[in-house]
Amino acid sequence: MTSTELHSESPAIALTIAGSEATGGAGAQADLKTFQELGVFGIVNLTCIVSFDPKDNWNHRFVPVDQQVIADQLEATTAAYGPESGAGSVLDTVKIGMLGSPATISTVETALQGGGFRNIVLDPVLICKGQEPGHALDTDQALKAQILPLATFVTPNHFESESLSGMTISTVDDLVEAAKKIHALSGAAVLAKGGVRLAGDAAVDVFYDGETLEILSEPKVGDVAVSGAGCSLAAAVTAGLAKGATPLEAARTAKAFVTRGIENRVTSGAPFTALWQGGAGA
Ligand code: PXL
Repeated sequence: MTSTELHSESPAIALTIAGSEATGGAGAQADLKTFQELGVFGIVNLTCIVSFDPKDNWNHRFVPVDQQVIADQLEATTAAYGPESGAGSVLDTVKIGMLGSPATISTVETALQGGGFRNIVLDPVLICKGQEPGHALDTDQALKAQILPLATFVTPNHFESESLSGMTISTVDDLVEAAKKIHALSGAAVLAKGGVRLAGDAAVDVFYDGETLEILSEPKVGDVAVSGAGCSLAAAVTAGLAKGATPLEAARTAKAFVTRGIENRVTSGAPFTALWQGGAGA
C-alpha cells in the first residue's frame, strides 16, 4: 500500500430516529453523545422537540416535526449511507426513540420497511417523565401495532414492560416472565429494565432473546431514576450492534456504560439529574 492509500477504516454508523429533549439529558442528544462515546458515527433524524416547562412542574411541551420534514431527513440519510449509497460503512443499524404521534409512526414504519436494516433497536417510549399514563393511547397502540413487530431488539422500562406484557411486575421473576412475553409478541431480543423500580439493592435488567436468559445486575446508584438512562442504554445497545457485537454482548456493555454514566450524573436547576455519557472515561 502506498502512503496515499493509507486511510483509517470507516467507523461503524448508527441512526437514531428520536426527539430532541431541550435540556440535553434525554432523547436524541443522549443518543448522539452515547454513539460518539462508543466510537460510532451518529446520525439523528428528528421527530419532535420536547421542552420541559419550569413554570408548570417541568411537564412536557411537545412539538412534532412536520411529517414531510421527517420523511426528508430519512431520504437524505438513506441516500448518503443506505445500502445503495456506496458509503464506506453502510448504515444498517437504527435506534427508534420518541416518535410521539400516530402520523410519525406511519412515516417511520414506511422508512423501516424499505431501509434494509439489520438491527432495529426500539426504545418503546410510551410516556416520558411528567406525562400522564394513557395520555397518548392512540400513539401507544400504533407503536405496538406498527413498530414493535419490526424491532430486532427492544428495551422496555418497568412501566413499558407492564404495558407490553399486560402483567404487574414486582419481582425479578415477574420481570423474567414479562421479558419472555414481550419476546413472544415481538420476536425481538428483549432487555427489560427493572432499574430503580424493583425493591432491593440491585438495579436488575433481564435479557431474553428466545434462547439465552441473562439477569444483568449492578448495585443501585441511588433510588431515583436519572434522566437519559433509558435512552443511553438503548443507544449503547445500538452502538454495540452497529460495531458487530451480539445482542447479549451489546446488552452487557450497555448496562456497564449506563451504570458509569449514572455514577457520574449531572445536577441542574431541574428536579432531576442527567446521565453523563462521558462518565465511563471519567
Ligand atoms: O426518556 C424518554 C424520552 C425520550 N425522548 C425524548 C424525551 C424523553 C423524556 O423526557 O423528552 C425527546
